[in-house]
Amino acid sequence: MKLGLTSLQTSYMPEMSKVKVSPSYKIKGKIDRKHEVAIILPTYCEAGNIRKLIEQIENLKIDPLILVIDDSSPDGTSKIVENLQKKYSNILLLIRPSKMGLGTAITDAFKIILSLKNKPKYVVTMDADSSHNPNDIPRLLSLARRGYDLVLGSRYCLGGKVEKWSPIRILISKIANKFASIFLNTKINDCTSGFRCYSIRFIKAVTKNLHSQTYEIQIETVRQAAKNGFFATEIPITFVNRKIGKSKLTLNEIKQFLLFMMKVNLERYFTIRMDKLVMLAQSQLRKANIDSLNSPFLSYIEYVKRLT
Ligand SMILES: Nc1nc2c(ncn2[C@@H]2O[C@H](COP(=O)(O)OP(=O)(O)O)[C@@H](O)[C@H]2O)c(=O)[nH]1
Ligand SMILES: [Mg+2]
Repeated sequence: MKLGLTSLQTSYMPEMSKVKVSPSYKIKGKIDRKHEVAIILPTYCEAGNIRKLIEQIENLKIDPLILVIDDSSPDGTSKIVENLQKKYSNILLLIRPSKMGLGTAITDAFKIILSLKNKPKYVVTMDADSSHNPNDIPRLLSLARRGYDLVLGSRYCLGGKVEKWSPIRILISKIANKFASIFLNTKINDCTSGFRCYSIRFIKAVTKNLHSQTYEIQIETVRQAAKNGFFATEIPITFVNRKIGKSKLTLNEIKQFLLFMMKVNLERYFTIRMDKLVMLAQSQLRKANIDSLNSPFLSYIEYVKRLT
């Protein structure tokens, strides 16, 4: 399902009713000014959490655009957001027809942000279940303002913490992150954290390459940063398990996550093999006194390498 974005190209999106998104999507609210920061809140059944979170964000005094992506939560999350829109003029709500996954929620939010004529400079994503502390947003922003394209709120760097998760869940998460760091060849310790700040430069460059349906979006974005030479860093955060509502992480979503990790690992394996093959072929050509630049075989290999 694609968002039709061209019609969003007005300065402040004042007439949301005229916005042509997929007929099954609804956008509610309007923006009447430019915001330096946008905060994306994906929600599915967060009625017990969303009001407090939005109030806390409003109290930060950073005047962000708040973009809630709700998948028609049966618990009425979107109604609460609509009521908050009467009090605050900086909230946009995208309602999708059914639960479509965290990955597409974030990508759709990026597309909406990109469609604004006056785009924010920084885009924060966070869970709407009280696990991420909005008071950490200014710290994420301060590093983004210093030029980082991706600043992660990290549970696993020095000073980071996880509270109220069972030891087994912490272990699984740490192992998944260790593998992710190795496969992505990055120094980031918490590639699966959903609490981040992106530069608009990064969002402009990578949104078209994002295809994740669910939680693997977090890895896919770090991968895009590593692959395209964007500056990424992490700051310690304390992650607290949700007190209200249930995790939406299902077995199917874990399966999708693992499949994505396997794909990344295969590509990495292929790239290493390719590098070795190129080096070997180059040394053979040198020995045979053949100019490697003119070798169609090598040009082809270089071409394939660029694709991986
Ligand atoms: N719009 C949307 N939001 C989702 C979906 N799945 C999860 N979320 C939201 O994504 C955030 C993280 O999900 P959560 O269940 O807390 O995952 P966990 O912290 O890994 O257990 C929460 O704000 C959820 O409401 C989805 O399919 N669609
Ligand atoms: Mg959570």
